[in-house]
Amino acid sequence: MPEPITIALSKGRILEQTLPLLSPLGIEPLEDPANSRHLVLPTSDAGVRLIIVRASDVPTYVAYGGADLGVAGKDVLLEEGGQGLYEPIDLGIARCRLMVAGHPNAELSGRRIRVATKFVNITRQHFAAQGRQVDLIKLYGSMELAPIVGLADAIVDLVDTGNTLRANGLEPLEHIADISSRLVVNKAAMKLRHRELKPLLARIAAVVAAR
Ligand code: PRT
Ligand code: MG
Repeated sequence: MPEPITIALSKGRILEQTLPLLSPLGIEPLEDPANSRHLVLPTSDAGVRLIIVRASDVPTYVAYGGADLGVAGKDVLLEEGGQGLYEPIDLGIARCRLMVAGHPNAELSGRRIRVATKFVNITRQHFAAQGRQVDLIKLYGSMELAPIVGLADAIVDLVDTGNTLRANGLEPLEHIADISSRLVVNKAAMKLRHRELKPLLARIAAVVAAR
């Protein structure tokens, strides 16, 4: 029996929205991943297993061959660079927008502003492309707090419904990118396991296209 194909997923919305793409292929975890403490989950297909990692670690696992496949938000791929990976399928799940946000009347032009975000590379590029220099403040969460307490003039974060911004008296100010999750593939696996991966990718693409 060869090694099973390993798919890296993160708990939360990516796991919840990826499982319905896999179940039509006969790939279902043998225990409930949301409640299990196991990080390696066998599936109903003996040739496929799932591993559970942090969302921002998915590209790393796949790039270094710890997993053959993974599902990662385009935000994570843009921020980390996505080197050493193929990105063959836009799964169309976990959709949101990367936005600059701040107080409703925030004046962001004409002076050097401070921007708090976990997406420092994306943010630097976004403002540099407009010839604007900003001071970046790296945060790991609760970005919405930064403008409230005067830590920053603006934030860059993911926005879905906008409820989190509204609840904190903030609003979206500039659109940076539309985001969805992508299937990513280890480059060596794509060559060495082509006979198994090609039909699997085709079946996933067909499920996505049929939605
Ligand atoms: O939580 P952890 O630090 O482990 O990792 P993570 O936050 O990266 O993981 P997770 O599961 O929260 O997000 C995984 C991926 O889901 C992200 O990389 C995005 O590609 C995608 N996604 C889609 C989102 C959202 N929608 C989203 N709304 N990720 C985060 N959010 C957060 C956002 O940061 C903000 O705090 O939800 C809040 C805004 O939501 P609304 O509906 O109030 O606008
Ligand atoms: Mg999160």
